[in-house]
This record gives sequence, structure tokens and C-alpha cells, in this order.
Amino acid sequence: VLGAIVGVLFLQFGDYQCAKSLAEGECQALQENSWAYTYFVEGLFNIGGSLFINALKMLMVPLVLVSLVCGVYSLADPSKLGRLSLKSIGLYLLTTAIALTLALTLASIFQPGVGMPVGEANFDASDKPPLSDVIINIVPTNPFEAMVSANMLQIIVFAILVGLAITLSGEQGKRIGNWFEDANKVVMELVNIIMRFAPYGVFFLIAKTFSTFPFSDLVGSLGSYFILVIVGLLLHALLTYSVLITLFTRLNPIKFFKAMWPAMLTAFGTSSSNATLPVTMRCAEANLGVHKNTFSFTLPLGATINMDGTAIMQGIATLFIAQAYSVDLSMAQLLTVVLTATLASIGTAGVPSVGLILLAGVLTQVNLPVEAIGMILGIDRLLDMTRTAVNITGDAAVTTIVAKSEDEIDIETFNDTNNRSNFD
Ligand code: DAS
Repeated sequence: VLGAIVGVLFLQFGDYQCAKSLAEGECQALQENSWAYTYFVEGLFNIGGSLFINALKMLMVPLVLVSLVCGVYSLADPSKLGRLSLKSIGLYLLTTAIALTLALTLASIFQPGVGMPVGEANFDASDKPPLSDVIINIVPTNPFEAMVSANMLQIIVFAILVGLAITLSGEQGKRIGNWFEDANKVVMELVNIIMRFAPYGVFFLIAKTFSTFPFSDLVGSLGSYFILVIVGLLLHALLTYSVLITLFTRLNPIKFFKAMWPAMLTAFGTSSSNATLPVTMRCAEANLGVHKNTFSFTLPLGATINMDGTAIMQGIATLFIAQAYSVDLSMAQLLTVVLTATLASIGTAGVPSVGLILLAGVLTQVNLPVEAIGMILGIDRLLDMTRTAVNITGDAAVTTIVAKSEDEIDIETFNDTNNRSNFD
């Protein structure tokens, strides 16, 4: 909010005016030696914001590579591979794919980014590989080149294969697996360090955006993006999970939401699936009646690999940015968005704002500018809180379905809405 106010003040009272056409996607200061534009808009705001965006881009490759190797390594443990994990992994990937499809459909229908005053794309968006190339190219010929060029799909495929190989490598694999688990802790600490600078980075990015583009145009487009993500999150939570729970368990979905309400509130408050996990587990046990030996596997798994709410944001944000830059994504590129977003979330821990770092990877994969994240960063906090609540609700919905199928749920507890424990 402070960044927007400062930006608007500069645009209204600075000694420069932006060319209304903004055709080049950048503000053309009409007074060449404008001090306000030179030292602040293109100076402080631009440098501060770009440093933060670069830091997000810096995190993409190590975060996805290390967390995904760990995610697959912990998943593919033969002792866990059984029916339970195949059911829960299958359902988690299904709900995430449904979330992305819903998000891309909503963004295609309502087109929130059309009219966003960023003008034409001044980057190469022409690379639209045919579907066959997208599929052939997901296997890297040189994994190190894939990392250097931040080819996220190739990094994801390589990480999944490495995770599987570690599992099948006996003792040596255990040593490498432990190394990756330690490396994952370091990478997550790196994310925490960068996120400490988020308030400053967001201030500079928003100040630059609002000091460059007309306030009325911005609020209209950002407002429609924000509302569309909230609508997508609510639709997915209330519709998808209700249908799946009714279809697969014949239980009352309303009682499910009542049971999970304390965990949803905790997730909303913390913006972290990991931090909410103890409450999600308590709700599953005390309110849903799910047996411990089921939720103690499916919920930690879900907190890591299942991020439906994040997928909703990523699908809508990707199309919002493409529309803002008048880039028309092909069907192959939309499939790339679904693949990258679904697979990238498998290993990533549920901590605040991690969805934004993954969004940078999705944008990279379809040749959209990662800098464009700067436009939506300022309103992401409230969206992160809401999508995290949806993430853990999805974890609990799949847990309920799996528990019912394994006859590991106490139906009386599930149906008894009087004994709801709110852990106050
Ligand atoms: N905050 C993340 C979580 O905990 C979600 C996200 O960043 O998108 O699930």
C-alpha cells in the first residue's frame, strides 16, 4: 500500500509524465532530464525491485532441484510405496491438475490481464514449440545445461529420476539421500533469508509500477486478477473437494469443512502448510475420525507435494501476465504450464510465498518475463494466506478419501458435529 501511494505521488507530482501509449511497455519520460524519473523511478525503485526479482529467480533452480529430489526420495521409499502412497499420490496429482485446469479456464474466460497498461511485449515471446517438441524436450540431453538455462521441466524430470535412483541405490543411496535432505534444509533457509527482504522488494516493485502506469488502469486489472484468484480458490475448495468426498466416500462434505475449519483458519493466519500441519493432524484425528496410521503418512505428504491453492494462483497469474503483454499462449504452452506447475510443487515445502518462486519457474518455461511478478507481488500476501488454507483443505480431503477406502476412519466421529474440538 505504501509503495502504491508513493508511486501515485511520483506519477502525479513528479516532473515527468509517462507517454500514455506506453507502447514499449516502459514509461517514456517526456522531460529528458527529469530528476524524479531518473533518480527514483528508473533509479531507486527499479534497482531495488529488480534485485528482489533476481533473488527470486536465483532460488528457482536450487529450490526445485533439491526439494524435488528429497520429495521423490522420501516418497519412493519401498516401505511406503504400497497401496496407501499410490492412492494418495494419485489423488494429490489429480486434484492439482483439476485446480490448474480450473484456473486456466477461468483466466481464459474472464481475461483479467487484457487492458493491463504494460503495452506490447518487449521480449521474445515468439517461441511456441509444437506439442511434440514440448514432450520430447522434457528429457534433458545435458542436465547441467538444463540447470544453467533454468529449463524447469527438464530440471524437474532429472530431479524425479535422481530421487528414484537414490531410492534404488541401497546404502550409497541413503548417504546421497541424507546429503540432499541436509541441502534441502539449507535451501529452505536461503528462501527464508530472501523472504526477509520481501517487504522492501515489494515496496520498490509496487512504487515503480504505480509511478509508471496510470492508477485507474492498474487497479482495474490487479483487482480483477485478485478477485479471480479468490473465486478460483473458493470454487476449487467448495466444489472439487465436495464432489470428490461425496463421490468417493458418500460422507457429508459440510461436516468435512466444519471439521477442518480450525486448520483452515491456522493456514490462513500462518500462510504455511508446514506450520499448520499439527493442527491439520488434530482436526483429522479428533474431528474427521481418521486413524493415525493413515493421516500420519498422507498429511505430511500432502503438506509437501499437494498445493492446489498455489496451482490456482499460478494458472491465473501466468495467463494474467501473458494477457497483459498481449502474448497468446498455445495449447502446447498451456500444457507446459500444467506440467511445470503440477510437478514443481511435488517437492516444495509449504512455507510462505514459496508459490511465487515456483511461479517464476512456470513463467520461465513459457518465455514470459519473470519481472512481471512485480505487478502482482504487492497483493500476493492475502492470496498466499487464502491459497494455503485451500492447500491444507486439499490434503485433508484426499486423506478422508484414502482413509475411507482403507476403512481407517471412524464414521461416528466424522458425523458427530457436536464434539468438534476447536483447540482454542
Ligand atoms: N504458502 C504456501 C503453503 O504453505 C503456498 C504458496 O506459497 O503458494 O502452502
